[in-house]
Amino acid sequence: MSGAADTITAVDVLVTSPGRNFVTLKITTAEGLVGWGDATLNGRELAVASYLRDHVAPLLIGRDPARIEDTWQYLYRGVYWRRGPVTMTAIGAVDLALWDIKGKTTGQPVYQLLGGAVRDRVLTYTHASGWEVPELLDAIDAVRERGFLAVRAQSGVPGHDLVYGVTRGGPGYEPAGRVAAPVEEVWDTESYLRHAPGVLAAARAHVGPELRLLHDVHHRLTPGQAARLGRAVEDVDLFWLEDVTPAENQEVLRHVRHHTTVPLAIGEVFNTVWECQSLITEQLIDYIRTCVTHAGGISHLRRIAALADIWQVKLGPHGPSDVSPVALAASLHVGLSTPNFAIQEYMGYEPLVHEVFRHAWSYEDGHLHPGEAPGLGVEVDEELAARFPYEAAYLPVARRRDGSMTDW
Ligand code: CS2
Ligand code: MG
Repeated sequence: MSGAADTITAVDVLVTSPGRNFVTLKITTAEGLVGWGDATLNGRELAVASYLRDHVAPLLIGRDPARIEDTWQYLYRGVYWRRGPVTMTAIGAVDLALWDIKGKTTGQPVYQLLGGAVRDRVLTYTHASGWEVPELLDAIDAVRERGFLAVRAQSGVPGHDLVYGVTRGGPGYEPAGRVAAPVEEVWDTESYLRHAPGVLAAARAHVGPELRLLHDVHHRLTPGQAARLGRAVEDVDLFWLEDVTPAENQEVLRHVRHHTTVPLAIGEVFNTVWECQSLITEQLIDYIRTCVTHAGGISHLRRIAALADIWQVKLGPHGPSDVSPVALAASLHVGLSTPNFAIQEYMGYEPLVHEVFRHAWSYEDGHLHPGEAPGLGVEVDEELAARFPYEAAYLPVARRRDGSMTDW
C-alpha cells in the first residue's frame, strides 16, 4: 500500500440471470482492490443498471474509495432529483462496494469497521407457503427441520388462482416471472380477510407457542381492514404482521395502532430515513423493514437503525431471493453490529446463485453469520455470471374483481 490515497479506476455493471436477474456493481481501484455492490431492483433491473453505467460510473472515476460518506453525499445531494428506488438502489450499490473495498484495505470484515459484533449471530426467518393449510403446515415443518426458529406463513385464498407468496407445486416462490409483461392477478380482499385468520390460527396450533410466526399482507388492506385483521389474529401471537396497508400515507397506521396490539412491520419499499420518520417517531410500527440496497446502502441503513433505536423500533431488513447474496452479506454485517437489529429475512437461493456469488456468509440452526473474510465476504465469478444474460422479468400486477387496479 502506498501512502497516497487510492483512486477508483474502473466502475462496471454486471447484469446476470442465474435463475433470476441480478444487477451487480464492480468498483476497481488503482491498488487493484475490487468492491462489489448489489443494484438489483426486481422488475426494473435495467433502470438501475443504466443509472449506474450512464450517470454514476463516469463521476466515480478518480475519486478516493475511502471517502464512503462523502461519495454518498455527493451522489444523493448532487443529483438534485433524489430519493426513489432507482436512485437509492444505485447509491446503495456504490456504498456497498466502497465498504467492501474499505474492508479489503484494512483486512477487516465490514462488521468490525461498524463497531464490532454486538451479538454472536443473526436470527433469520424464511418463507413457508402452501395453497391449502395441510400443504402450508408441511412446508413449515420442512423449514423447521432445517433449524429455522422463525417462519413466514402464506397460503392460497379461496376463489383465487394466483396469490402473492404462494406457488402451486414446483420450486420456491419467485414473484417476478420471466415474462414480457406483468401477469395480472385478481385479488379479493374480503375473501382473504375471511380466510387468513383461520390459516394463521391453524399454523399456530400446529407449531405450538415457541416458533416465531410471521405473515405478509403485502400492502392490501385499508386501515379499517388492517385493524380488523390485527384483532382477529392477536391470539396467534405473530412475531409481526407485515405491510398491512400501502404505507405512503403513514397517518393511517394510527387507526390500526389504536385497535390492535399485533406487532407491525413496514418499510421494504421505502428508500430513505425521511420516508420512515413518522412510522418510527410516532411508534406506528414495531419493525422497520428497509433493505440495505434499496435504502441507500450500509451507510443509510445505519441512519435508519439509529433513528429507530431512539424509539425502540427494531430492524428486520428485507431479504428475499431478489436481494442478491452481496446485499445479504451487507445486511448481515449491519445485523451483527447493530443493537436494535431483530431479524433478517432469508429466502435462500438456487444452487447456481451460490456458485456465481461465492460468499463467506453462512446459515446454521436458524441463524446467519457474515463470516470473517475482509470486506463484505462475497466474490463474483464473472465468467460464470456472463453465461446467464438478462431475461425480461416483471412482478405481477393485481386487479379487483371489478377490474380496477389494486396494490400487488
Ligand atoms: C416480500 C417480497 O419478502 C417479502 O417480504 O414483500 O418478496 C417482495 O414481494 C419482493 O421482494 C418484490 O420483488
Ligand atoms: Mg414483504
